Amino acid sequence: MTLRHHMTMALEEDAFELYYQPIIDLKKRDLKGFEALIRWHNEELGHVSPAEFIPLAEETGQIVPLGHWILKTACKQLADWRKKYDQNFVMSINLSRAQLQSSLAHSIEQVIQENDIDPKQLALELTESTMLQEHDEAKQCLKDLDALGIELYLDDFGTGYSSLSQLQDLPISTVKLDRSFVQGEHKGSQAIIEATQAICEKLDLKVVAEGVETLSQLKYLQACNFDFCQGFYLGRPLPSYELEARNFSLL
Ligand code: G
Ligand code: G
Ligand code: MN
Ligand code: NA
Repeated sequence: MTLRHHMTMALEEDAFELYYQPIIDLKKRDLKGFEALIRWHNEELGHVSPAEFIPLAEETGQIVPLGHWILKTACKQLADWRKKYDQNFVMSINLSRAQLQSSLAHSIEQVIQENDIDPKQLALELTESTMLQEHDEAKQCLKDLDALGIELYLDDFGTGYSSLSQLQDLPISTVKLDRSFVQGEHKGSQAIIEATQAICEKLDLKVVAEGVETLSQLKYLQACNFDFCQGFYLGRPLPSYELEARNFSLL
């Protein structure tokens, strides 16, 4: 059986899972919410990485039903946590470019209503290459999502085209600085981190540092006045029952 067939069956059998990675508000010193990250364990194939199956799902169009499942599952989880713990977390969901269709805003609106979620509790993460699409349908879609009151995050910032003018022109509230900078993989990583924070502050954008793996990275980002951060040091992506078992206390 091909991977594509396995994916079709996994969708039918509800075999995908969402894990949730904490995003920390550095200024409030509190848990802001989570990024939903899909996981798949297949009996025959073992663990299959989303880095492998998401691009395939994008090619085959399966990303549309899969993306809808991700959205529905993450929103149900938000509603469940509100009922059980009276917590209103923000949930970040990764969106693929193939999902930017004219029907998207309407289907998200429905899921939001079904679960009685405040649109402010939902954030959609898009990469620069997805955001910079010239298609009118995609552009309109971003406007519709923004009009619903959902926040749009620019994911993996710094690794794509990094068109600074787009930071102003796109309806984004938050920039996620790619983890390669936090991890010092580039010449001048620190200069880029500090400059990104300064630009975002001036443009009234929030900024999330990704890939925080050590206490010294965390302290540095805090000193740089970052709003939010995320990374293995603060918490790995976990299934909801594990987060609940830990009472959401991660730090
Ligand atoms: O979670 P992990 O680091 O294994 O993810 C690998 C890649 O798969 C990342 O680029 C991540 O953005 C992507 N990914 C993970 N979960 C989702 C998802 O729910 N939807 C989409 N579109 N991409 C995802
Ligand atoms: O492309 P995107 O930023 O959505 O990818 C998210 C991916 O990054 C997830 O698969 C997650 O597992 C991974 N990730 C999250 N935190 C860290 C970290 O601190 N270090 C590394 N190496 N990967 C991380
Ligand atoms: Mn992301
Ligand atoms: Na990212």
